[in-house]
Amino acid sequence: MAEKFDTGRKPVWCPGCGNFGILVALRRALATLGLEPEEVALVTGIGCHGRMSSYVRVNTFHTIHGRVLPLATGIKLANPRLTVIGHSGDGDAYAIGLGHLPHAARRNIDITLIVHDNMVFGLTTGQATPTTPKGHVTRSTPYGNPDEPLNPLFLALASGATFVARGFSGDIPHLEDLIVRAVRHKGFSFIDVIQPCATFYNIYGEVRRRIYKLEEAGHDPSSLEEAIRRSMEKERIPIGVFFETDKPVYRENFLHAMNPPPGERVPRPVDLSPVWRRFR
Ligand SMILES: Cc1ncc(C[n+]2csc(CCOP(=O)(O)OP(=O)(O)O)c2C)c(N)n1
Ligand code: SF4
Ligand SMILES: [Mg+2]
Repeated sequence: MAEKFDTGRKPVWCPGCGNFGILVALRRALATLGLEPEEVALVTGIGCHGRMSSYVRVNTFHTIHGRVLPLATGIKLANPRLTVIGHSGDGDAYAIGLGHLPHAARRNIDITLIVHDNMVFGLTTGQATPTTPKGHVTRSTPYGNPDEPLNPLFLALASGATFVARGFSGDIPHLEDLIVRAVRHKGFSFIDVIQPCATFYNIYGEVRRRIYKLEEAGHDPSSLEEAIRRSMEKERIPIGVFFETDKPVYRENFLHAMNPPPGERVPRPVDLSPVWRRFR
């Protein structure tokens, strides 16, 4: 019943945009997980990806550029019963908001972060981001991008993330499965999704040529060393779960301050009779 997560609004993305694949995979994953719309909180950043908050019928918060993780963290700590999912762009998560990723990972906040990695600032018309390949010509790098790209999977692994995966918006069933596994995972789950920008960086052909699935290559996701090795591959592009492990989540280490969390407190009845007497 993925339809129950459809707000009925028509997406304004360009034809062929990879965001469509992520939207469909997410709605299907929520249905597979058996969740109800009121049990989910979705936080999005600013950018083309941010439109997700208008198209998924759950609690949504379209926050400022780069601050998906602080918002998602606060929501989860205040109300641990909610399933909290963040959607960031590569600019959002790896440029202006990069400082938040290692900390959410090392604290093992029980949330899921899905990064729509189109390797450009899509909404602002295709400038270079931290994942744009070196030498690529964009509006902000007319002589070719001089920077080495950031490796988000390696960064997440090095920061202590307990679930690290990569998906491709052009393979919806595979991505749906990754999202289901990420949400079920207890702790910080991170998925970098290759999401081609049909208008400013259309790499569907190249990705399809170089991609392979980790689960078909005998990859062992319990080995951090093996996950790091795979995350550093340059020629071929592995997708699937790189690494998964079990560690206490942040809330378990934070009970002294959040017991019970605000979302679970029973509101005390307020005695309004003095106010009532004053105005009688
Ligand atoms: C604080 C702040 N800085 C800059 C901007 C301008 N801005 C809006 S969208 C955007 C780029 C978004 O790129 P990305 O996060 O990769 O998302 P995409 O559009 O590619 O999905 C920028 C720089 C902004 N809205 N707020
Ligand atoms: S500019 Fe790119 S990322 Fe944005 S909607 Fe169009 S195709 Fe999608
Ligand atoms: Mg982007």
